[in-house]
Amino acid sequence: MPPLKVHHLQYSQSERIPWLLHELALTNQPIPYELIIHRRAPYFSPPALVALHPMKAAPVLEDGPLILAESGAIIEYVLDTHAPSSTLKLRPNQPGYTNYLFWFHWANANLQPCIMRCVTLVRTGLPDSHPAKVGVVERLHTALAFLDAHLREDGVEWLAGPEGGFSAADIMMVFL
Ligand SMILES: N[C@@H](CCC(=O)N[C@@H](CS)C(=O)NCC(=O)O)C(=O)O
Repeated sequence: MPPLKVHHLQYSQSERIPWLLHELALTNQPIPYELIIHRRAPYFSPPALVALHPMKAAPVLEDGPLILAESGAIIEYVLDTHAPSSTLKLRPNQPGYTNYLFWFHWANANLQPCIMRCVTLVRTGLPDSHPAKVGVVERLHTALAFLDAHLREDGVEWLAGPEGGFSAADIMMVFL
């Protein structure tokens, strides 16, 4: 089987995919892959990355003829099709499953937009008292407090909770 090709953009949430593959190798489930690191040009994707997928963003995975974007989809695909026995993805019959499911999706569907709205509004130079800025900053604080509260619960070392252990939900939470 030809190695997977992992397209990673420097300093970005596409870090999740090399991290996932590294964790699989550490747990004796190495998946052959080629890591292609793209440099920002100067902020957005360079032409070689733009050419790969209509969304012009990283990460992008190539598996033979398949071209797949979206870090969450890539993680699920790699675990389901290349490492089905990995403990990094929790299944419905396993303890910690609903925590795993929730935090895996919350990372990209909730926290990530909160952070991006803040970053964007800060760059507009609006005064801190502007209601739009106050609103997005409050929402980010709410999100981070919610995450902290979960991680402060007894026995919760990883996002999937005391029984779930380290999982792909922790990997999804990375934001660079
Ligand atoms: N929701 C997507 C986000 C993809 C995305 O926006 N990637 C950024 C890096 S964090 C990117 O490629 N930025 C360069 C650009 O948009 O030109 C995912 O999780 O894969």
